[in-house]
Amino acid sequence: MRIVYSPRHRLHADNQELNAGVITPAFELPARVDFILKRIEAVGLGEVIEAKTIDAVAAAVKVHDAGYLQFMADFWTLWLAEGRSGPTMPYVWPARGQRDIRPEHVNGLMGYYSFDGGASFVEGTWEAVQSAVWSAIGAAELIGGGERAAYALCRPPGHHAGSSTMGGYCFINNAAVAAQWFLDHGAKRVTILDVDYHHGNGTQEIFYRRGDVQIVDLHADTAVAYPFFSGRTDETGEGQGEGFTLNLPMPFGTDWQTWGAALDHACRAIEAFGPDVVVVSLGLDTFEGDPISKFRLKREDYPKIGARIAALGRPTLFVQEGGYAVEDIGHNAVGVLSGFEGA
Ligand code: OKP
Ligand code: ZN
Repeated sequence: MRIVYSPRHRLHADNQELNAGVITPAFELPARVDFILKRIEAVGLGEVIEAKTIDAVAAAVKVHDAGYLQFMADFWTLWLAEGRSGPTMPYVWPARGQRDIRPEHVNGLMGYYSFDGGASFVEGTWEAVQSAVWSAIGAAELIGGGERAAYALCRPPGHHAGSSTMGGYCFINNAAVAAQWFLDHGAKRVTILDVDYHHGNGTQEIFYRRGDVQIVDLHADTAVAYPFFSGRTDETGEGQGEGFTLNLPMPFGTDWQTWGAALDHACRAIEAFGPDVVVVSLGLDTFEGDPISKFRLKREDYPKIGARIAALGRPTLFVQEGGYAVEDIGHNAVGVLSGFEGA
């Protein structure tokens, strides 16, 4: 399959994250893409195409709040105007009991438009964020043109980004933007299958009340794992969306036996929905060696994921999400894609 990517992802680098009382360099690094590209070349997975420049805001505003996108576009200018040029992080959020009110000051705006301290900006972040949308749409266009599958190798990732909230390394929800693109180009129903270790809270929020996008999400039980405030089995959608969200949480230590069975269950639900396109939020942080996660999938399990998804027999867009064991991420990402192609 062909791979769409933009070298501009590299502009989002040297940023930091807040985690359990500590600010550290972010685990979400440019090297992740380098290792995946290296493995793509080593196995000859397919042609790597540079994403062409498109209007990312026009594509993203179909699933994101316009004020949120404007905030991200303006962010670095506002930050410089405060006399700052170094690292950024929100530190105050409108929690229960406070007003849903948009402040003017950049520090207030950061909290208003985020749900954690895991999405920080550097000067090039907005450029990189837009380029991830270019990759997602570019890969979606390949499928629109008749290809069976394509891979959007994008970063920063997207599945934690909600309609008006950044967090968990995510700014624009690349998979959600792509799913909406398919609907706007003839698809009647789209499934987003999220296999990242973490619950895709942003994707779920965006489509929670809609019946045209099915959300199926395998993840670590959010009673004990990030992002904590969504991902339970009783979240099944609302209104028109009732019955179109399926959460499959699993305990720490989950290995292929349990995870593979959950994937099979997920795929049966997808078959019942009968989507025109499947968008896979492809996280590789289910890997046993992942530094921030607690599942135990092995390198040899990843091709089995691809093969099961291929058995759905639907046009499939893979969109890169998490995975932080950088030395292994190439093998595991390409493992899924090769498993898909070999099936
Ligand atoms: C982004 B993606 C848990 C740390 C959580 C944020 C993780 C964001 C993951 N010990 N920090 O879903 O891979
Ligand atoms: Zn993740």
